Parts: sequence; structure tokens; C-alpha cells
Amino acid sequence: MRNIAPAISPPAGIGDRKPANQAVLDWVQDVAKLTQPANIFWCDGSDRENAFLIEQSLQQNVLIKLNEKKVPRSYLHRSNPNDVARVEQFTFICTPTKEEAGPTNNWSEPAEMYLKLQTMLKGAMRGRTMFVIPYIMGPADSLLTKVGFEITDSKYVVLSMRIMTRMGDVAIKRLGDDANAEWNRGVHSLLDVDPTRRFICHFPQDNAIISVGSGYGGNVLLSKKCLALRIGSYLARKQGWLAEHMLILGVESPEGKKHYVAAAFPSACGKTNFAMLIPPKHFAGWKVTTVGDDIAWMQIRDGRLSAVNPENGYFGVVPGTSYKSNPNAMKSIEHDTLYTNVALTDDGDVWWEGKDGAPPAHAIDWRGNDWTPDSKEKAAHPNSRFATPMGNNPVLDPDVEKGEGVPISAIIFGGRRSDTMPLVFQAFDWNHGVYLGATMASETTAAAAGAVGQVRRDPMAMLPFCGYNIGDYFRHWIEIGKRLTNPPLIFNVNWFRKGKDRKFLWPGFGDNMRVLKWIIDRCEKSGGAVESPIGWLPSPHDVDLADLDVEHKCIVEILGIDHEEWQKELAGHQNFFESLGGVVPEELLKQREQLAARFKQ
Ligand code: OXD
Ligand code: MN
Repeated sequence: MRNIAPAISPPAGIGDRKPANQAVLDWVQDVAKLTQPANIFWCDGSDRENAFLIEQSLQQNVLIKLNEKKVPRSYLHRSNPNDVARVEQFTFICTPTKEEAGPTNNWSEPAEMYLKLQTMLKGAMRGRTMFVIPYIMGPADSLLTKVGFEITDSKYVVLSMRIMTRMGDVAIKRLGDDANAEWNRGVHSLLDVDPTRRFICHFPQDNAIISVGSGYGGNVLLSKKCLALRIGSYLARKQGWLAEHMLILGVESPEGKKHYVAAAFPSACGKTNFAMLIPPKHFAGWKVTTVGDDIAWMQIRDGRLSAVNPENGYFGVVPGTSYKSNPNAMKSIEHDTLYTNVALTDDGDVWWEGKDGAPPAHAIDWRGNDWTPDSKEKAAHPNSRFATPMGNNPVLDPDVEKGEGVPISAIIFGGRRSDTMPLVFQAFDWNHGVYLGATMASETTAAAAGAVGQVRRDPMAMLPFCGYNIGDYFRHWIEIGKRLTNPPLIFNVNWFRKGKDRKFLWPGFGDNMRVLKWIIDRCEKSGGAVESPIGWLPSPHDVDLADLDVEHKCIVEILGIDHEEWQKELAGHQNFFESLGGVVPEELLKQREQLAARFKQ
């Protein structure tokens, strides 16, 4: 299977939907002059176009058709084995000064980076088709919604963007013909998929992105991490709103009282699972619904934060997904799904580590090699993915298309921590909550290239995604807090704490409803808690643990804090703040001092 495929010739009526906006036409001509494609394909997002591109992708070995009975209208793509995750080391924020990008981003001077990329892009699409994808991020009638155009030489990108964004006419109409309208310019080329020529570059002042040398989703679906988070966070600060790496869920009581919660977790920490949670039997009548599983755009409305999901689909990690861990995700990916880097069974089905049932006796692994249960290699890559339309989700929130968004009652920060962090605690106030987010840490996963399992500070889960100086980002959060008359309560959770036997203390998944219920109780001012140095902690009787098969001593351990571990944690916060070289706002430095002082009381 290959990523790079020769040009295609569409029949009349396909690939010719040119927008009227002169600024778009001029930009496309400029990129075409540079990259010299065989032809230009103007995407409209229609069913007919999609069917044509799928047919071409099957012929050109870009996709494999899966068994129509087992996974209807679904396909498998294999990326180049050197290209399976986001490449943070080759991701750049290009601003006039290094200070604007700040201490957590790779920086380049824009003119220098443009020159380097233009040199790489010269003639890069020769013999290939150049696709122009119009799309919007956000519900069609939201004030927050942004228009983007992505140019790409990959059909896989076009097919994925149709799932992940609202694509085609809706964007052309929203942009209109005003040559000065705001829209994002995204250019992607696979080049030769060589890791030494792989760069993901953002030019926030120009609202522009250029990504070269990769075919992996997180690097090339420019709507997602690049526009909705990196450029999005930059625009959000300028325009007074928040672009965050957060899921959004609705939780409704049996009496019909509904709250919405936004939660930030680093990549591959179970955001999709939490967003689709099925409450355990004991919580009969409670309903959890999904607004979004990865990104939240939040604006201030009537003194509250109101959130929309800018995306239209889910690009989730496959391994570990099962009817036990996430039945709603399983139902979502049973049809109309584009899989990347999972294993292919002999009967044309997909398989991955952690799927329900016994492993197949034989399969083709994600690299295209024979695989049996005795193989040393994994059948599916640990960062293999599904792209599936959010309309497939059986628990999709009915207000997902509401332009004004949904009102947020609580914000949750969380990471993957084997120790130190209790199951849940509540910040004393907004600035303390910002401190919890700013000092968040997690053990690294396969979602990004590099070592797995190392604890790294990942403020608000935005370390790889904040498109400007992290100090200014913290300050922006503090400023937003000042404008909120009814701010959400802020919590920290950790599903991953381990006991002395190195086993997880908490079952997670559906049982996280118990934690969510305590959070909702706190929002309703009915939940009990005890004051501790780190914030409000529930005691075991404050959390509904009925029918939970976990020993009481494990509950006590996971709800509690270890003062020695927290001394190390405090030192970790200080080291992290120091490593940022003086950009951390006074308010947060003060929060650290107050936290340290509370431990001494
Ligand atoms: C993702 C990520 O793909 O965070 O959502 O890496
Ligand atoms: Mn993510």
C-alpha cells in the first residue's frame, strides 16, 4: 500500500467546484505555480465526489476495502511505518520574535521558514493531483466558527477531512466573496514521506499552516491540531475566547437536570472513552452524551463559559477499544469508518490488541506482514486510529450543532499518573484551578513520537498545542476568569493511580461516572468534601460507591494524598515553572507558595 499516488482524472461534474472568492483563487494559483501539480481538484464534499475518490484510492492501493457485511462502507489505510504519530520535534510556531512562540514551542523566523518550505515544495506535486478542500470548524451558525482551506496531494487526507470537518459548500458559502474575509490557509504535501524532510509549521500572524513530509492524521488533517488548537489558541487570545484540548460531555440526571463538563487530558488518556461513558447499572436513569471528544472552543455568554466542538468526527486511538471499555465507540466504528494502521483479518475484518474476543489465528499486521498470536510484533500499531463521523455516535448530544454552544458547569484536568494524584479533587477557586491546569503532568503515550511512559508536565494538556507563549496563555486563562460572573468549578482527576502492587486502584471507564456524579453534586452545592492542602477532597462516603467491587483500603488510598509524594510534586511544579524562564504570571507563582504553605500548616 502506498500513500503517494499518481494524478487522477475526474469525470465532468466532479472536482470542478471552484469558489468565487478571489483571495482563495489567487492563493491556489500561487501554490500550484510552486508545486506544479498535474491538475487541480476542487472538492465539494458531495457523496458523488467521495465515492469517486474512494474508488480511485482502492485502485491506487491507498485504501483496502473491508468486509462489507462486517464493517459496511469502511476502509483500511496503512501509513508509512516511519510516519505513525505526531512529530512534536518538527512542529514549529513561526512568529516574528522567539518570545511570541515562548519557551515550550520550537520557533523559527517566518521568512526563513517560508523559504525553506518553499524550496521543499518546489515541483513537489508534479505528476500528482492537487486537492483543494474548503471546510469550516464549528457548527454552521456559530459566531466562533472558522473557515479553512487545505491544499493537499493526498486522497487519504481528503477522505479524512470529509469525516472530521464540515466540508464543501457550507464553507464556500460561509466565506462568501469578500477578498478580505478571515480564513485559514493550509498547505500539505506528502513530498516523499521522508522523516528528515518532515515539518509542521504554523504562521499565526498569517493564519497559515504548511505541513510537509508526513501522511499521519495529527500532522496532516490541518483542521485539527494545527487550526483548531495551535492557530485557534492564538486567535482565541486575540479575540477573547478559549481554544482547548478538551472533550465536552453532557450529564443528565433521572430527573432531567443537565450539566455540561469540559475535560482536558493529554493524548491517549481516554478522552474519547470519558466522552462516551456508559453509567454503571447502579446509576440507572443517568445519561451521558457527547458534544466533543478532543477539542473545545469556549466563549463567554451571560457570564458563563459556553462551548462548541469545532470538529465533525472522531480521530481516536483504536487499541484497547472494546465493548467492555467503550461500547459507544465500538458502535460508532462498526460502519462508515476509515481505519489507519490496524490489522486486517483473513475475512476482511479489522483487529487490534484489546478488541473483544480471541485474537485471529492469522492476520496481516499494520505494516502489511503476516501475523499470528505468536508474533512478537503488535498486530495493530499502538497509535492506530479510527476516523468516524460524530453522527455515528449513539450518544451524540442533541445540542451538538447549537451555534451558541452548551453552558459549562465544570472543567476537569487530568493526566496519567501512577502515584501522587488522588482520584479527584476540587480547586478552591478559579486561579487555583488555573494552577492545577498549569502544573498538570502525565506519563507519555504513543500518540506522539518518542519515549512512552515518562512523566512530563503538560499544562492544560496543551503543551504540544499552544500556539503562542505559554506564559501569555496562563495569563489569558486568568483574564478570562475575571470576566466570568458564573465560572465553572475546576477539578483534577486521575484514573490511573496504582497501588503498591503496581496494579490500578480504580476500575475506570463506566465507573468514572461515580467521580462525575460527585463533580455534579459539587456544582449543585450538595456534595460533601473535606478541605486539604491541595483542594477539596471527597471522603469515601461522599462518592457513590454502591455495587463497586473495589476493596475499601484501595478506595481510601486512591482518594487520599501522601505528603511525601506531594513534596516531590511541589518541587516538580517549581522546576517546571523555572524551566519556563520567567514567563509564569505572578498569580500562579503565588498559588505555588500558598500550596506549599498549606502543607506546613
Ligand atoms: C489526538 C492527539 O490525536 O491528541 O487527539 O494526539
Ligand atoms: Mn487530542
